[in-house]
Amino acid sequence: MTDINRTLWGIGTPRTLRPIWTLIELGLAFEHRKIAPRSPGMDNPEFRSLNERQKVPFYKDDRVQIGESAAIVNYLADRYGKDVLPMPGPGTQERATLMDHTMYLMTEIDARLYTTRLHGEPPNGLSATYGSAPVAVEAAKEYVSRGLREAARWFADGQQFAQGAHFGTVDILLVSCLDWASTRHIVLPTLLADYRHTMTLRPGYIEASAQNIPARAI
Ligand SMILES: N[C@@H](CCC(=O)N[C@@H](CS)C(=O)NCC(=O)O)C(=O)O
Repeated sequence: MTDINRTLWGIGTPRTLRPIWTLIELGLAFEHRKIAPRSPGMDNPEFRSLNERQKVPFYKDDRVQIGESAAIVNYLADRYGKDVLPMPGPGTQERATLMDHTMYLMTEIDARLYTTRLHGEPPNGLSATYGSAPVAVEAAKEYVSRGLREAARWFADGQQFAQGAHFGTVDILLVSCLDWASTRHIVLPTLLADYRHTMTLRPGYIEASAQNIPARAI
């Protein structure tokens, strides 16, 4: 395992936090190329040649070159997760639920949060580039609020983690969305606010968050 070269491109966003946190939870060494979105580092020739999408995160190892944050997280857990980030087997009810929650978070929550980013006003929003759309931004925030109420129901039976008894990939994706929603001043359901607080006390989260700070970006 130690001779595998793993490289992760990307820093500074909730999406880049996801693979950083996963790699740290799994105890996997990796080279971190600290490229921030819309920074000169995005024009690096090696990065451009590997990643036509021109997006971060992007991950490469001896098997894969992939760029979707949730795909990187699930790939790493599939390959290396055991006691930490265990992955239920294909065809099981637990795997189906994991995929359901993963897709829900990425398509219903993450994508709407990105709408608030693309069309929101500076300093956090990119309306100068993608156009100002206050009605769309407010609608997206309301959409996210409704979506988070659904995510809160995943914990209805009092379970500690999104997948039940074990910390898992869905927790990484959900917490990153909760972090992002908080920066957009979206009020979290109390249950999710408390859950987020607990998750952010994990050593892996603390280390990953520190590593995801773009001050050191190139
Ligand atoms: N669905 C992708 C989204 C990736 C994405 O849009 N990344 C943004 C930063 S959060 C980016 O690289 N933006 C650069 C640009 O659009 O120029 C994922 O979850 O990884």
